[in-house]
Amino acid sequence: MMDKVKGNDVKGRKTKRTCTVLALACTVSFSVFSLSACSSPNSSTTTAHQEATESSTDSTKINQTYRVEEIATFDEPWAITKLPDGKLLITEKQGKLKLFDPVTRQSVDVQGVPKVAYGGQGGLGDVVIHPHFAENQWVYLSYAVQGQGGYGAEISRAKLDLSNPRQPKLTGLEKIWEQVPKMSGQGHYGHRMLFDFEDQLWVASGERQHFDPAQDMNSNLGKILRLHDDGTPVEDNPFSNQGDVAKQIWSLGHRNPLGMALDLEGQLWVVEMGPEGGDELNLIKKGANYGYPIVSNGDHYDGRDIPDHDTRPEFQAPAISWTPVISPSSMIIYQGEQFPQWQGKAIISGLSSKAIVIVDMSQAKDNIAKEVQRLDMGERIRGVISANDGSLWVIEDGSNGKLLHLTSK
Ligand SMILES: [Ca+2]
Repeated sequence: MMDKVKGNDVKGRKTKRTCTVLALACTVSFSVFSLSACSSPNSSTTTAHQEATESSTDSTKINQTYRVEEIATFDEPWAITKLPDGKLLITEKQGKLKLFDPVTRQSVDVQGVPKVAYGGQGGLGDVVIHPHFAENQWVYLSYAVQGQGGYGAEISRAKLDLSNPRQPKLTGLEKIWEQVPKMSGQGHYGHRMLFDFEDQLWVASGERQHFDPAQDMNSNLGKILRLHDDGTPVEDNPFSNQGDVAKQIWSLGHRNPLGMALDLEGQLWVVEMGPEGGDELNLIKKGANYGYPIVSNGDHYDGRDIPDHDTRPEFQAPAISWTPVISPSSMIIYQGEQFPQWQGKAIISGLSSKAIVIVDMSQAKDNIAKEVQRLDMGERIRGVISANDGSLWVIEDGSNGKLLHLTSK
């Protein structure tokens, strides 16, 4: 089956039902962010610290204050990660990897990036560093390629050579993983990466807008995968006896997972784009089936119904789902000091929602999560990470996507 409409990870995702909720959630901070959005990056006016607060009469909501500063601008930034020294690596979708110094606010291109298939939702995607980067200098990149059968994501790793700070470069580039099979279209790659505390590489692989691969154990599309740091499957993965591709699989039935994070107990959470309605935050369990495309709290864009999760209890239901959608693009679980009220909570960046969504998962044992705060950012937000000092680095989506710095009041 082919999706008859464009995917929801692109501009134009249907937002008709989002307006009323956003209007309620964003009344206070709107004017503040409008000021911010009108300033040009790197000018002195943008360094004025701006304060924003959310207001709510709902007792389950929190009211963490924060300030937003515009730091720099990038061309279609997709992912951001930090190096041990506080510098940032930022991918640009057309295929550039930028090394950014927050002190000087200057960036340089990292040489040696693999060629990517830019188009649709594809291009250069995620970037993460190995947990032992200080010893091995390994950087991991995910990106779209074109090949036999169509398009698919790949992951390569390389060593980041910083011996000449003005000319950083990747060396020893080595492909370690790919989506199988390659398929038509340039949507729903997912291709988010996360290292855990055992140096295992988790990969969120989207169903490429072809629905059924999410349930096909001969495909690694629409799955959460657990790999070693060299891309090989971990031996005790739950489907190791079902063939070479299935050896990679940890959970299935996912649509377009774009955010992964570990909570304070080491549990994995994944946030994914639903179809029309039904964005999901899931607590990921070994071997579980999350039901797509058989069940979803959303429905197909062409109007066809998808039975909701509560009709098929054999599939794992989300801890929270959003209709209207938030269009989640990335996620962290906050462990810093600057924002006490966000401690232990998920911080989810949103595209069509133009927001950062804070979610409390303290009732995870009952598979319940609650949105407790929504930051109106005024622009589509592509990514968020926590800096070493607990402040947040945020990237907007699209050309002239700004790098924002969120700090405590
Ligand atoms: Ca439904």
